[in-house]
Amino acid sequence: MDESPLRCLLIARQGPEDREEVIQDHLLELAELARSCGFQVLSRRSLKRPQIAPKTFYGSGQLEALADEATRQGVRHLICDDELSGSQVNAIEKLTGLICLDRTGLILSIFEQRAQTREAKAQVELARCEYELPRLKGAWTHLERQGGGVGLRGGPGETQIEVDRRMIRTRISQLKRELTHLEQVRETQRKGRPKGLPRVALVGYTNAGKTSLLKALTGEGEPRDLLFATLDTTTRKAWLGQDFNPETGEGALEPKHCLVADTVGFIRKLPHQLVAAFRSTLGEVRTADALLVVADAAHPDLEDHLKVVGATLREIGCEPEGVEAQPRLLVLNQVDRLHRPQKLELKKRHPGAVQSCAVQGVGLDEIRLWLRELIPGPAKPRELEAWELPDTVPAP
Ligand SMILES: Nc1nc2c(ncn2[C@@H]2O[C@H](COP(=O)(O)OP(=O)(O)OP(=O)(O)O)[C@@H](O)[C@H]2O)c(=O)[nH]1
Ligand SMILES: [Mg+2]
Repeated sequence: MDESPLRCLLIARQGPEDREEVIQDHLLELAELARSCGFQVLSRRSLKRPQIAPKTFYGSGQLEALADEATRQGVRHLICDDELSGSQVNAIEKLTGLICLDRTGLILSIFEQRAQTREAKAQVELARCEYELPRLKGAWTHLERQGGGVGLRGGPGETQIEVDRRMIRTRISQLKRELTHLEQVRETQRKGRPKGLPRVALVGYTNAGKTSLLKALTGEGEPRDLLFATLDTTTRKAWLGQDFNPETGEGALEPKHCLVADTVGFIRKLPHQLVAAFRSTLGEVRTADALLVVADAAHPDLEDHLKVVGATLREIGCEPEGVEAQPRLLVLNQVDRLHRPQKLELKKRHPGAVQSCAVQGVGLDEIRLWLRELIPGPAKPRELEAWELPDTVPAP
């Protein structure tokens, strides 16, 4: 069997309002996603297009040139950063002779590869069905035909596409029922966990170091340099140190513990079908007593990553302030990859954050101290950082 990775070309549309650096950043992230899915990326290209071509999105001229390049390089896959309709994917495939994937389709493929547990598999399949449903028309126009005979395809006059839609809708209902059941199982497990132990969730952008922190705090977890290495929520017990001050003799003697949950990472434009399907897994985040928001401090797009995390947390129902708000600690991880002036500058920008290095155990004491002092209990008043606030619409 040919073990060589699948070669691909990456493209993104650059509209008149898009800055070249931003598009290049997005292409770089798309390349990481492609790599995480097992592809070998041969080149990345931004295609300048003031307007979207309705049929092929990128326009036939540029696509034909790409197809020639792909033939020369022995590439069979074209991965697009933009979300395309089913008929656009079809038109691109027909024009270029390449297999075309859009960003959402690529992320779904990664999730499909990673899903291990029954719950993760059902969540990913639900997201896949929701993604495919509106795309069926594009995919099946050539097969659309009237089905004859009563009872054969659910009734006289039902077209192939209607049959397919009906089948997908039935599957969606089955999956939703299964997930509701699994959510109840999860709820029972949650109730069965040791009483009195606070629950803390690790959340953040994918590949920031959440699993590495789980490992540093609890001794368990398998970090990997891949986007979306973790799909399933894993909960482990962490020792937080003793609350006893030998000088004053105050505090409890017994050591304190908490439960730490590792969760699926976030990403820019995380397909909404996945956010919806992972609602129950992300319930661990919503119901946690506190959040450790982990970010890769050495990533050039750190601030954008934080904004994505802030917005995704709001999307899943975690507000940064108000009666329901959970205490949050920003953990700026991977600071071993920064120089001292960069760390100082970071301290100025995020004074309330802990700077950590999960692999060397730096910052863990500070995290443990915060956990000991702050949980359980309501969030203490604090000044919110810009990434936690909804984007303010500029005044007209
Ligand atoms: N240099 C350095 N590397 C780190 C640090 N923390 C994590 N890493 C590396 O970053 C990569 C991703 O780490 P993970 O802990 O798997 O990240 P994650 O946030 O769980 O990622 P997903 O589960 O894919 O969302 C791994 O290769 C880690 O070894 C750190 O503090 N310093
Ligand atoms: Mg992980």
